[in-house]
Amino acid sequence: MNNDINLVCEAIREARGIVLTTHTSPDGDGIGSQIALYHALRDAGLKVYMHNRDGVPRIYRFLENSREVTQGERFPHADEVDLIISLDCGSKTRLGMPDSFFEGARLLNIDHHASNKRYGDINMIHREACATGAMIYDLIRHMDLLLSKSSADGIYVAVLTDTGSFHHPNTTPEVHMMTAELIRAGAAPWPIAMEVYESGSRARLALLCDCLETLEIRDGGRSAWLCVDESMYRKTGAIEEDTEGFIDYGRGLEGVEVAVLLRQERDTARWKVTFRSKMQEDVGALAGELGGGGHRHAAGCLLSGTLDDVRDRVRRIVSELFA
Ligand SMILES: [Mn+2]
Repeated sequence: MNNDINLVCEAIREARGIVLTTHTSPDGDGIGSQIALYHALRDAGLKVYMHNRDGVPRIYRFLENSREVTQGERFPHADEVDLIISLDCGSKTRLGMPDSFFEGARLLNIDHHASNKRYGDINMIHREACATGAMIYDLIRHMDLLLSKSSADGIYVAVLTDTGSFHHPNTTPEVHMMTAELIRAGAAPWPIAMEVYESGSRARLALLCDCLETLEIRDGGRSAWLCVDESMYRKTGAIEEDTEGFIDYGRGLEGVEVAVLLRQERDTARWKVTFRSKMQEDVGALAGELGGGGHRHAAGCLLSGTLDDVRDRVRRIVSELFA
């Protein structure tokens, strides 16, 4: 572990300019890690930018300097960077950027997904880490960088969201010790929880109502299925990022061991399929069989076809879990 963290430190110290990025449809861990590392490196006098194909979801825009994140398939400061740091992203394609983005720069891959494809020139993959944000915490400590309130807020968001608000089995004593340090450094749990969990739009609630109408229980009560299609977005005015957390309503049912959410990508025939499991079932392996990846209890994949075709494919694989 010390070996890869030393390579990471070296690459960062040698860099002329750095861009931090994360996966498409970014989550709290991707964005929180990005914001945290941005402040730590900038405070150390390094030239650093942030760029994501899909920008920053609304609920994370309270994080300091989140508006500095540029978005789209073209990164405006490409000439000024020679190091790309990919955060919380299991594969290069999931960054959603064209090949030109990677030209002329080293790629540093910092992640905790078991399914990570080690696509970087340098890879730091700690599958036991509760969140990529926790790896950023270690990196800041290891490099003796400043843990400012802005960085602490970012790491707190990363850990809060990737542990399911400290519910998941990745919530170890060490996680709580680190969280204590984050709070000491200025991260404030209640204001952060308000932003992340208690500031949903009415459009989101309307979309949730429609989504819950699609609930289907299968496999003798052990799997719960939810769906969001394009027509629901049109009807409610909600957007894709509003579906964050919907799957927990399926998993939250008594007796359900695996929850599945199928979401149509806007203007395409592709479906994002998200899986959550409770105890035994390894949905990371299951998503892997469908070309995706993730963790044991949280994973996903992207499938093309009609809803019926995609649902049938996924149903067969989920049913095998319970056979
Ligand atoms: Mn993560």
